[in-house]
Amino acid sequence: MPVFGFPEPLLDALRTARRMVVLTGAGVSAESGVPTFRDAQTGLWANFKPEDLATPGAFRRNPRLVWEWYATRRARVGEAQPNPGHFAIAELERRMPEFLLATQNVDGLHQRAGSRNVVELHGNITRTKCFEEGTAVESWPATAEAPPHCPRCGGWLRPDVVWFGEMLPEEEFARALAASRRCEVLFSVGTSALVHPAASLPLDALDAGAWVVEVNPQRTPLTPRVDYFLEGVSGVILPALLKAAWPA
Ligand code: BV8
Repeated sequence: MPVFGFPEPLLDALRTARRMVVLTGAGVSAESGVPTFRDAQTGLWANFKPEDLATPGAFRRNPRLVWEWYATRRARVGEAQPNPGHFAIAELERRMPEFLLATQNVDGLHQRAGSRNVVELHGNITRTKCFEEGTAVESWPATAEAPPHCPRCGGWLRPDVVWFGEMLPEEEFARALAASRRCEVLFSVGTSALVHPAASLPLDALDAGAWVVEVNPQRTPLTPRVDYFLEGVSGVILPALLKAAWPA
């Protein structure tokens, strides 16, 4: 395990923190083999930008294409395993008296790694709901139709994710915002910090006087604002940071 020289004030802040928020994006799942949202699309989807597929308009215009894009991603997520970055975030939670994980990810890998206090800001690709009613649908008759139809109302089924132009789940975002305004330390891990309103959470934490730490192999629009920019991949940086803060 490479030894990083983490700044002592950062390690002290971790050891003494009582209230922490971690905001994650697709980069945390990259080392699990789940393409990030802005990775170049491959195969069937090479000609499409995610932002052009992850919208209600795209679904209305071409429901089969959008449904199959999500079915492909859902299958990939099903084969993925949590990586050391996910496990390190779950360990961080166990060490904090008060902790919230606000994830933009829709793959459910944080929960599989043992994270408990999680809000999914953008939904979860493994859940399905009715496009008309907006309510969850757990099962439907096997069909070759794509998308399948709601067994209750006959409308199209869709993934239970938040598309561009759609509101985030109100309660989840309110919890994440309140925690960001209360915390002493906020980590922004594996996110390009481009998509709002999730990208505003670190700024709310900064305005409330929290330490903000960013973990990313690349700089982002947030980088100039943070207290510490830990340049590297989360699967390496986060385990090393925990080991440095709590060597025993
Ligand atoms: C909203 C679920 C109010 C679906 C996603 C015009 C009209 C309407 C809205 C807007 C508009 N203009 C702007 C907006 C707001 C819009 C927005 O922010 N757009 C951006 C593009 C400018 N936001 C919305 O629409 C939101 N709703 O505003 O509602 C409203 C309503 C109506 C009208 C107006 C306003 C809804 C946003 C949610 C969209 N859904 N996902 C799906 O997954 O298919 S967002 C999508 O992007 C993913 O969820 C992803 O999480 C998110 C952010 O991307 P990242 O997670 O950051 O991933 P990305 O690939 O970008 O970056 C990866 C990062 O990881 C990189 O920095 C990379 O360096 C790093 N990395 C790579 N490897 C590693 C790593 N880091 C660490 N370790 C590694 N190994």
